[in-house]
Amino acid sequence: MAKSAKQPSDRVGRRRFLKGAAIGATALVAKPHLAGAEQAQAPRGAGAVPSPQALAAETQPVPADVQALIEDHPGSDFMVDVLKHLGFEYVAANPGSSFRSLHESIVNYGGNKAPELLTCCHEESSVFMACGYAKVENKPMAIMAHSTVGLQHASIGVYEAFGAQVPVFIILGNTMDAVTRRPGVEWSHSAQDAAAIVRDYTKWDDLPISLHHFAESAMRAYKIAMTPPMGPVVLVADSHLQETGMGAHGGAPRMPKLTLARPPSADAGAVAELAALLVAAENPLILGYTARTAEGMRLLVELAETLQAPVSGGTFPSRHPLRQGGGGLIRNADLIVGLDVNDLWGTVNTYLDQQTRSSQLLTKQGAKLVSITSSDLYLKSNYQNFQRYTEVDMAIAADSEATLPSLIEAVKKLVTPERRRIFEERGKRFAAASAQALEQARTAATFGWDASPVSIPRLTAELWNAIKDHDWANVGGVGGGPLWNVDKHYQVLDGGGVAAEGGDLPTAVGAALAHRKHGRLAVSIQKDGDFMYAPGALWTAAHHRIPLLSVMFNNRCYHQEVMHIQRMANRHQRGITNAGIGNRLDDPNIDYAAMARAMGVHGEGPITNPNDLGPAIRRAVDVVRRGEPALVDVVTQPR
Ligand SMILES: Cc1ncc(C[n+]2csc(CCOP(=O)(O)OP(=O)(O)O)c2C)c(N)n1
Repeated sequence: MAKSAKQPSDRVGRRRFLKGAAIGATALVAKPHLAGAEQAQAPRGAGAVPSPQALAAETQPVPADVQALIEDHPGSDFMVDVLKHLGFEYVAANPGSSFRSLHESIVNYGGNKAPELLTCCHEESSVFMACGYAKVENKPMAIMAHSTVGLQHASIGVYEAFGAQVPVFIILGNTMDAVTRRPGVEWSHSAQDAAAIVRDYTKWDDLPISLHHFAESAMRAYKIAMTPPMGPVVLVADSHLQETGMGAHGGAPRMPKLTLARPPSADAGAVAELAALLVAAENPLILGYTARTAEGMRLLVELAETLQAPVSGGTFPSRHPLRQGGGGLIRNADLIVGLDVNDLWGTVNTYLDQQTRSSQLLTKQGAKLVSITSSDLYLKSNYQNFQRYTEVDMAIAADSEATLPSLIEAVKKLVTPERRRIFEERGKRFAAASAQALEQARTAATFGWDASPVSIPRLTAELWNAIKDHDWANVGGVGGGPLWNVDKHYQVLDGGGVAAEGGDLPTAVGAALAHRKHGRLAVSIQKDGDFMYAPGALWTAAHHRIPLLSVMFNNRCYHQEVMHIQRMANRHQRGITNAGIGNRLDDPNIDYAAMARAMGVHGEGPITNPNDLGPAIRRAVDVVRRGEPALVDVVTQPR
């Protein structure tokens, strides 16, 4: 919108009007029974023109009942101090009147700096953004969710954080004291037990009734969220507590000290026992964990190299000769060690038939199974994301990354020259297999190279070409595939989750935000179905100048569900012709580049000719390197 130059006198008048209007608005709060009626009578856009009453408010003394409402030190200022003390960089904001004064305190008292508000378009996206951010930064982002409706919207994101064991800190607005609720909406936006809706999939929640209580519970919530297995927490910020002056609490309470719990590591006996098993095994297999840090990845490599044992899954360099895949590994192993594996049962078993409930154990007879996981320390009953019970020979209830230093030391002490010679022979076999697998992947990528719609290997290869010389990080969506050389812990965004559609885009935005200060090039291969759940997250990226390269894997359908209907139709012998009904996202086709441009994001596409892809991605990379988001819409093969 073009801005007209204002006369100086005009500007002063406007400022004075705003001051008067603020007092006027306060007066409405003082007379809540009038608020609804006066708002209903005001014509749309009336706020732009000062009303006679508002102008009068500039010159007349402030009425006594309004004076009583003026508060220089609201409780919400102290809440901001608490957020600063906890070191939050960002608060994903979803405004609402349950944040009676916290929102205002963050931007004015807190100066909108550490924490800074991020303007979000959906509470669910806010929580996903926080998940992406926490996976990169290893600390929570705060989220302001507005009361009942805000938390209801947020709930899938909260479930994702719970499933992925990611720390997320939700500040929930709510009004407990019924007589301070304004008539109308504020009643439907208040709950007696506001956090109840997500309690089954949060680690902890509280409803503090004093500022001191708020501070202590904020420390406790943060500590619980950050203790493995990490997870989401909810802290209710009562609206009356926000508004009430600190004087009512005898001044600002003392800020409690925050000390995070050390991640639990295995006891010395368990470590010694496992080290002996690992050194003695002829074919050990390590199922890798998601490393939180560069050190976490280095430790996994050190353990694998010390034993020359293969690693499947987890944060392990993709071109390392010990990185292995395929079912044969499980069948061959005489010792399998699962390191914080999300679904160990599903990894070592094949599910055969739902009707007969039959499954098949993939491990060979006599093979030993050991798990190290902090999930053994904490479980909730209702939601079943914990997967099937796994029969293991040794269960070590601990955090894998914290346990590895002592395990590596114990293994090294037991390795004799004879065992080392055997390990080296083993390592050579895996190196040969790994080189062969890479060659096979290169050949496979050439199939359908010139096809239109574009093949997935062509898409990932073109993208890899454009990013490989940058400090890149994949921030979710579809993986880069076997040809991407992953050698840094932050280049993949792994880790559990509950596979909820609508999460990939905001997760990518949150992770890209975290990568921004490290100067990394954040890229995501974005599925179209997922994108359409809550595309507003892209606007948040544009608004906050979050550099994200989003390459659309646009197969114009919910293809996973198409495949499912096809399977069912086959089973019922009715043909697969109708499998696209209810699943196709075409007629009309969605123009994602235009959607991006409408939100202020650089948009390319739709690209159907694979030869146009490389140049379009390179143009988009240039935009992202300048600090802005960009989207390249690629019309692809279904899978
Ligand atoms: C919230 C939610 N609703 C429904 C599903 C079921 N579901 C799984 S995959 C999928 C479609 C995925 O479509 P898209 O994101 O375009 O990926 P594609 O399968 O086409 O690769 C759906 C609807 C889900 N996982 N989450």
